[in-house]
Amino acid sequence: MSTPKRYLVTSALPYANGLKHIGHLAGAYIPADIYVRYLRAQKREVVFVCGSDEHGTAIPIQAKKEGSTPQEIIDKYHQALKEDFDALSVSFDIYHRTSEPLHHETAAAFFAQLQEKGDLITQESEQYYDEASKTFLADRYIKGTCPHCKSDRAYGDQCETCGRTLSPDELINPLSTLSGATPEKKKTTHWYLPLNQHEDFLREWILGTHAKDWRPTVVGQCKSWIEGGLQPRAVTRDLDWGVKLPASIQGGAGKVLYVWFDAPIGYISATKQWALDHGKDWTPFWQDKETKLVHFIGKDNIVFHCIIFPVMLKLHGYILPEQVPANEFLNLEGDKMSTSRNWKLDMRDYITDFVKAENGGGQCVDMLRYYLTQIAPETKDSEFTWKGFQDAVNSELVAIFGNFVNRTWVLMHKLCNGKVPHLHPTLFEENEQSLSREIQAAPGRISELIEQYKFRDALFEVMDLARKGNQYMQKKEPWMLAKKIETDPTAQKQIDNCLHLCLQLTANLAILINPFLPNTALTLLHMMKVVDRMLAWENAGSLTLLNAGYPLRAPQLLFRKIEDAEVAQQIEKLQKEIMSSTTTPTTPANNTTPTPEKPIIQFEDFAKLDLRSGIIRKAEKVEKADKLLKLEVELQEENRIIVSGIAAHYQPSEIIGKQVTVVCNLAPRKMRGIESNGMILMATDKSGKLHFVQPENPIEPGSQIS
Ligand code: B3M
Ligand code: ZN
Repeated sequence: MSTPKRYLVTSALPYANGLKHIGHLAGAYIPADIYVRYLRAQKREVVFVCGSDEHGTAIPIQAKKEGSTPQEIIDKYHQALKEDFDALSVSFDIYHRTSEPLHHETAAAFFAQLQEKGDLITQESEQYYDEASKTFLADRYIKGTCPHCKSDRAYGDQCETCGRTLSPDELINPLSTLSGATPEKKKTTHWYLPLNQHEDFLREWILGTHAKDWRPTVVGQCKSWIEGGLQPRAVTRDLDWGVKLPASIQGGAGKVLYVWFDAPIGYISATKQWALDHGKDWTPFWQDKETKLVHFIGKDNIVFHCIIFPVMLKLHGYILPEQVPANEFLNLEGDKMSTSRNWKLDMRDYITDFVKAENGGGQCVDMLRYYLTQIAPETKDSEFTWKGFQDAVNSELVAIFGNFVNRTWVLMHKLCNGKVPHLHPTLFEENEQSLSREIQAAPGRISELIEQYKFRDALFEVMDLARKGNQYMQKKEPWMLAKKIETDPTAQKQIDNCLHLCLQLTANLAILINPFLPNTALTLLHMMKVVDRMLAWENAGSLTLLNAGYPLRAPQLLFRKIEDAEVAQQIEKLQKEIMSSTTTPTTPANNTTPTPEKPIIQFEDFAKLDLRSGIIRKAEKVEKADKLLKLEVELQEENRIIVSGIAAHYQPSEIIGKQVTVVCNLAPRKMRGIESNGMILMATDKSGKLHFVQPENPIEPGSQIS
């Protein structure tokens, strides 16, 4: 395809119902930011839009959880999300929000246009209704067992465990998440997008045109949707939180647009707002076929961006996405990231512990961007580990990139008076020719990879060039040549050649690393005393970026090492958080929602547990941890140390002598520096209060329970 006239790049609009974790960051934000920064360096016209998704049942649910209102929730999290993206150098041209009047108008008008053209159908059907809360149960208001993976964390729109899209009717044992009641059915009328009428278009457009250039997971998911039989999809809801249906629509009172109808239109309203802010015309971005539209998303959003929204766009007469580079999921330390289980690393946590804790923080931002790109889940799920982060920083960023730049700068100041040395072409050696050729060839390869959305590989190429610079320097040993200046008349000239080339390489590295690690590129510009114009991609590959005789600044530290203690501290923090969320109920008091049963296990699974009765002999508070008590529990012939998350429920003094049930063979875990060797079983009542699980009559400590 020839170069498009302009680009519109979008990142999935995060729900403003909470902070987002680094899995989100690695999936839809960092890759988009790399792509956009690259396009800007290529001087292409590009607008990068995002914003908060502020509708849907997720918002009132969070408000209920926090004892707050939906408006307060979206205001709080919109602000927080905006700040976090900013702190991590994600360079949106606009971070909009779907509660803005401009969005409501745009989304309502979009709906009205389809409705007037007869592109939507209305249908009456029976839907789940919760009599207690007088609410139709759509999306997150209804939960049950997933018909596919049998997980009990399935909602009316999607299963949290396997990620499949669901409808309330597919749930096994559906329950209202508002009241916990088993819902009844009630008649209601809704507007539907008849996807079945667009099957030919979708088949041809996805399975024909894009079968080769879209990622296999994307094509695969679309294929299974299409082959599973496309159904009309409801695009309205009986709710009060959302974009109201236009007043002109008969029967639309009391209804709002389905969140997945209005949210992608958020990309359009964000573009409009950006254009208003900059005195530009937004229409070519959505109407001109020479615009390349690219949606960066996580894999759980594929069908919405590749099937539903494109049908809406086509009907409305807008352009379709050229690419939807969906990423897989990022796991954390061997387990799936999960907000409800507290097994996650929020962007905010990293910002607090690293970026803000550090002077400037830019290098810590780039350290995270580096590791997340290196492990980006482009083709399969991947894993963040703190050890992996430490290795990536210490043995690559510090030992290769940082080391190369630092050596070049220190030697240039020591052996060349702090100026770019002159070149002596007659003394240019074969290894210098070969490194020069590498510098000239790298940008083309890197461009190609970025344009194919292979950001991991592209970053590897940049790093490889730095690695080659290091190898060359190691072989050339200018510090040894410096010892021969008195005896060898060519020694100084050879030093000049070496550092001239290494400085040109550093300037190239600044351009090439800029899309990935923009803060590092800025530090390099500062050291080279050049303006950011130099970062234009057309300069990459040049061997004359810095003029001979030009004085340069002192070196700056590009990356710092990650210490073992920091790794240990983060792992401990993670374990502590999961313990406190599993040993204390997360359900607020007087929540009557029954907890659905867990999937069936085999007897052998149960038999692995060593359960015994014990007696608490000592109990004390754990310093600086409001939820933890350190217990000494008498078992057969020993007193065991167990750290338990029950401090909010019991005073140490009131539990001495209590008989308890202990899981004895649980792997030891360190919490707040104390090794815990087991777990106390607790029962949670409806009000959220905890109770010890005890034998009917006192029995010997250490007695087996089975
Ligand atoms: N807010 C879902 C999500 O965060 C949704 C994306 C909207 S993109 C238009 O997974
Ligand atoms: Zn499932």
